[in-house]
Amino acid sequence: MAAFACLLASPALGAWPADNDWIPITRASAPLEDVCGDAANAWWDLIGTANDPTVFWVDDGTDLWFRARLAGDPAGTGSWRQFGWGVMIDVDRDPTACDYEYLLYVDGKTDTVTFSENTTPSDPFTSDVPEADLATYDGPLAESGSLDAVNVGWAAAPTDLCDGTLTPVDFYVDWKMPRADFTTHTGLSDLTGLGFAFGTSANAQRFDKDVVGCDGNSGSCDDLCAVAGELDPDVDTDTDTDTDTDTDTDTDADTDTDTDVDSDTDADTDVDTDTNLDDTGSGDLGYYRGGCGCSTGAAGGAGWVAWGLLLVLTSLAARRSSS
Ligand SMILES: [Ca+2]
Ligand SMILES: [Ca+2]
Ligand SMILES: [Ca+2]
Ligand SMILES: [Ca+2]
Repeated sequence: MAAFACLLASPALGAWPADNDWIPITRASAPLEDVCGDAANAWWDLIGTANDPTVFWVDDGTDLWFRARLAGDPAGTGSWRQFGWGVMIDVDRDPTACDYEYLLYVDGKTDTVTFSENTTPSDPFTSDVPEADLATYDGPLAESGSLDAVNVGWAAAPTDLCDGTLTPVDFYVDWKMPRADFTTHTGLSDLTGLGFAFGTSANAQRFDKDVVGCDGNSGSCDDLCAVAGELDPDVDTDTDTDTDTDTDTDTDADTDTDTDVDSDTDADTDVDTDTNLDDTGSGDLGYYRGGCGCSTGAAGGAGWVAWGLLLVLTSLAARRSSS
């Protein structure tokens, strides 16, 4: 019974993000990009453009996920290829000593995901290996979202950015760790402002093959701060041309679905529910304040005409009664 209750309480546990859940990782609000061909083998070659971003993230509250686009298949036969894919996380963002503090790394040699701490930084960051593994998670070879997928998965990407000849030609590698573990090990619950640098490895926990945002071989990349992206939730993955924090379907900056910029859904710019341009919904002064559903100017003019007519009639009546 307890187990049954537990199952009911966590229906989304381990659920892989859907394709449209992945949020591009950005630098100065632009998705991180990387060129084709700056790594010898396609499964090391991180690739992406502004339209088809290189790297993505999802924080679903249960897990912290990462996705990277590759020019080739990271899967071997019965195991991952004997290499590595990962993300270095710069927590303190110290520009005078730019290094990373944590690494979340897919180790294709052991079919695991490791979360490690870099306690002794060194230059260049691409060969700076972490000193302590804080946690190790199972990561058997599996397609993303399949029953066998645990903490790592591969998926066919719907792109051919490097003019490949196979089908599919581009791939994703996805990996994750429990969100609670991240907070336990780092003391951080907020990911805002942290730096994330992605790379691939031929051996051990280093980025000696390709680095996202750095063209050329990884030896030419010596500044993590120059390539790190951020987890910015405020990007337009729903493609309504505004930002994702604005969850409506139109393109103005407010969150309702009309085209004006107030917070209600009528077509005027005040915040009541009628269509007058005064600011009162129930206490309209009607005829004399431009009510009757007319515009303020016209109805205001009509109001003064009515007052004038009333004065003339009163004056005539007074004159008649006095004569
Ligand atoms: Ca590349
Ligand atoms: Ca740092
Ligand atoms: Ca180190
Ligand atoms: Ca690169």
